[in-house]
Amino acid sequence: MSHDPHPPTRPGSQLDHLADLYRQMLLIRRCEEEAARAYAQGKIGGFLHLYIGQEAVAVGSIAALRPEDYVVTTYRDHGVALAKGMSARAMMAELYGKDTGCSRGLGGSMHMFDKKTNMLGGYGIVGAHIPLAAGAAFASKYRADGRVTLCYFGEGAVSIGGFHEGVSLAALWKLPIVFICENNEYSMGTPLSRSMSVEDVSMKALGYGIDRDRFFVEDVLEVEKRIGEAVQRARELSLPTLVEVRTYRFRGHSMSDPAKYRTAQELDERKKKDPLFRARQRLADEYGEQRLKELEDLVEKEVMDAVEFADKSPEPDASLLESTTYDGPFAA
Ligand SMILES: Cc1ncc(C[n+]2csc(CCOP(=O)(O)OP(=O)(O)O)c2C)c(N)n1
Repeated sequence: MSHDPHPPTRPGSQLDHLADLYRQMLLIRRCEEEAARAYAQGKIGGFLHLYIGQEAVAVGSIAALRPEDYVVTTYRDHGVALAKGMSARAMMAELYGKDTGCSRGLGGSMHMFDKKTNMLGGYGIVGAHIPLAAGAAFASKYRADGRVTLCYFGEGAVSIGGFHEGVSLAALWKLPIVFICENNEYSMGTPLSRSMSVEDVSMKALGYGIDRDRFFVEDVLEVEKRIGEAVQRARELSLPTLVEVRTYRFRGHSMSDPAKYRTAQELDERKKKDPLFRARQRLADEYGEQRLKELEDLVEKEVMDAVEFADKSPEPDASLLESTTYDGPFAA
């Protein structure tokens, strides 16, 4: 393999790098905590699927990318959008259904899109975005533009036809894509053991003859390293990989789920392994509380600014409806 000019981690500044990854994870968590509050106040409507607990997956994997690379994900998309570089303002305003949101308020929580940062979307139909991601990777190969696509989905998507169609084509056409199964152990209220006969999701790769990896998410730097290896395989050899990352969501499936299918003890055990707090612990020891506090204050400012921005932004008006028809500016 040739040398990657953009290695995911820079050894000399690993602590600074970890601090930046921690900052991103905290931004996602705090944005979502504020989103949950706004939802309860009736300021956000529709569905809201929180990513709290899983932040290290998006942040670690996207740290292994270049800005021109693509990401495609599910309805649980706020973390991927922010980690890819969407502004907290654009995300929060989209949640509020405001004209200043990333999709001008038309998409809402499940449909974050951002052309600028190559965030190709959040999708509501389980598994249906996987062939779309394969299509984006096909385009990159066809154009020889050197881009890699990361495609995220839950373990619930693995029993859906779209998963098999997408992975099959990616294998056949040797596409530069990494399939990331965020196995958080539950599909809505159904535990993995009741939905799949083989619990090792990564073994599905064997049926298509592609590389695979599987690990528990405890350390965001480990995510970056492991996904980084798959990204390198995609970029340099144009080969797909299926990576199963074992993670856990701390909140219910969506805001309407009280999560009664799991015990408080199970949740407590998993919270003790929270990658965000692990990163904080290491930084507190090696970076110092004072610098950490400064960083956290900046995140807090950014989040509260995004909330205020979303709250004060105008609603889209009727002309937006007209402009999204086939002869409006969106058609161009
Ligand atoms: C094709 C389809 N079937 C059912 C649903 C309803 N649904 C939404 S999310 C979900 C669970 C998916 O679980 P998983 O893939 O593990 O992802 P997670 O929500 O845990 O991130 C289901 C069944 C849907 N959106 N699309």
